[in-house]
Amino acid sequence: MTDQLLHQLNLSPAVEQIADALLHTDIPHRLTDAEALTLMREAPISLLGTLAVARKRQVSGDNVYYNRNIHIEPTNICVFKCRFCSYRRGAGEPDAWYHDLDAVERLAAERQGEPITEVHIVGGVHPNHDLDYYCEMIRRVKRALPHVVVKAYTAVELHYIIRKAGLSLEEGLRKLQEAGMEAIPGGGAEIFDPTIRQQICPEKPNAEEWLATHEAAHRLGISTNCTILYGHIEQYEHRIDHLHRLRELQDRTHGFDAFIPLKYRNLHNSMSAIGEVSLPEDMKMMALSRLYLDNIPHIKAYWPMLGIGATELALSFGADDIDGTIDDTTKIYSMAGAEEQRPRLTTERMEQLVRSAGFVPVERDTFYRPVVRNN
Ligand code: V47
Ligand code: SF4
Repeated sequence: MTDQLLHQLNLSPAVEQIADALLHTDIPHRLTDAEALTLMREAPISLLGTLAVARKRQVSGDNVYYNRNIHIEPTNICVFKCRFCSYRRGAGEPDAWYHDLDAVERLAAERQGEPITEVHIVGGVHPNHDLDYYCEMIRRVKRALPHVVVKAYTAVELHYIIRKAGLSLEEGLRKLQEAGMEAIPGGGAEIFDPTIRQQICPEKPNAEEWLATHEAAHRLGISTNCTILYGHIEQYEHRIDHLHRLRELQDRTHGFDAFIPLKYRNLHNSMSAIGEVSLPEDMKMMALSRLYLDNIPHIKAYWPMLGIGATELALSFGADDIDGTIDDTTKIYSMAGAEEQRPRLTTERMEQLVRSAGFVPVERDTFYRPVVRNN
């Protein structure tokens, strides 16, 4: 963006100074928390998009990534009762589900011969399961689909079962790693600020426990993702505090591959009265994520949560990943009111979406290595 264009936007002096630092310094400028807050409060959305895409291009050029994946959600029975969750049920409730180990193995075996590269396993925190059960589940999925990467269990599930086993985080994670777990998804982070966390998910592991679980994984060489749940009762300051803690951990470990801003969806949960934030607010959050998290390479626009139109738009606000084909295997967002009630996209549709936003689609594996196919 030229100085003339910047000038035409009629920016406040504070925003102009930050934009100038982001665009014009030789050494990449690291946003302070105060600058991030100023951008969120005062910057026009078009400026945020321009700055975020400029930053994205430095990291991943024209590429936008997608993968071929399925989810397995073994159960929605959960010991916790997060107030924003539309998905959890108590045992015996009418739409509670539970797939035992044989059923999970069958779900994986049904995919034999398909070109998927990743199975993402996440579910409720079932009261009766232990670490051996979680390990056996991974072994069964790998037995059915030896070539896939198993990305499994949120830090919330992991913390619960590892503590229950009386092991250190590192000991527990090593057992799961030996069973075949190669990556950990980013769920369960929600919002780290203790006062907000206490109001929306009081029973869950706290920020320190979530971060310690990921740090232990990084020490073992397990790559992980991270998330934020935004757009409910938190303020911009809480979002920035959350990003601050992630950036600080990443400075020490470099173990996060991707950050996923998750928009609170409000259907059928006990915070429904709050409503949902607007599309421009989602795009501001995407841009802030890209600009603030200067040490996390990939920012994911998760299409089953955002919807397809908003996902395409997010590519003009710094996202460089749209997640995967999914094939109607996750219910977390459809039960919370997302547009996609049966989330499923072909690779052709994903590539078309990326191209129409002006980028180059690249199929990746879990670790962001391009997948080369001979067909
Ligand atoms: O931790 C639950 C969120 C997360 C709602 O790592 C809700 O690649 C919005 O983390 N509105 C689980 N969000 C999903 C998740 C995830 C998804 C896709 C990819 C990856 C990855 C990770 O879903 C939970 C919670 O933050 N969630 N209910 C809701 N009503
Ligand atoms: Fe359980 Fe996860 Fe729902 Fe919380 S968000 S109630 S931990 S399934």
